[in-house]
Amino acid sequence: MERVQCIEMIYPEIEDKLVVTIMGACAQELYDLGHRENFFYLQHAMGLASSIGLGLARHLPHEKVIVLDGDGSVLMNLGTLTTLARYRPANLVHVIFDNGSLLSTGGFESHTTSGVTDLAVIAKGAGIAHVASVSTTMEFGEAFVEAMERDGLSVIVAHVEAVGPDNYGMDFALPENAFRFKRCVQDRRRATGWTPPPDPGH
Ligand SMILES: Cc1ncc(C[n+]2csc(CCOP(=O)(O)OP(=O)(O)O)c2C)c(N)n1
Repeated sequence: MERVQCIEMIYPEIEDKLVVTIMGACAQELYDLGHRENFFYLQHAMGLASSIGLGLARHLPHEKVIVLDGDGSVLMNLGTLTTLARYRPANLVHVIFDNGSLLSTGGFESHTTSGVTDLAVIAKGAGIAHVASVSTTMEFGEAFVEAMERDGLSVIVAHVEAVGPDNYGMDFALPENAFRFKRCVQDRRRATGWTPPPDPGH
């Protein structure tokens, strides 16, 4: 299956959710389906999309947060899986599109291509209870619906082909996206009347 098929399939579900993507191909594929102010495309900072998702999910428990990640990015920040497991935000869905490739920068093979490294096993070993490993659009759709309905942290490792969009180009850069996304988050929070509890500190 291709990542773009998966993103197309879930787009109606996520278009009103807080979504954080990695940079490059994944971001472009979502953007091409139609940008929303509640989408944040984390350019440059490889590996940190799930960390930003974790922060959002903990700070905004009334929101469902979706992270669209890549194998190369997760491999660059494997500790994120242990942090997610420890804090297990119930409102976070972490989708890892494993194309075995650093596609956006030329398609170099990642460690998952070797067949040795299994990100779903690593996620389970990190302590995440709900981990799905899927290879067909049908399996992906089922796993995503379950994750969206679940009141619990979900990780989906979706094995996809190493193909991406045939064009790259967005009409705004990271700072504008970041300011607008932040404003969107604040507006949504005000609309619900929800106020964050005092930070207990860790
Ligand atoms: C710290 C860091 N190193 C390198 C890069 C350059 N870079 C941007 S995207 C990318 C590949 C990302 O791979 P993956 O997460 O698997 O996503 P894919 O491109 O395959 O969709 C790389 C190496 C970066 N942005 N940040």
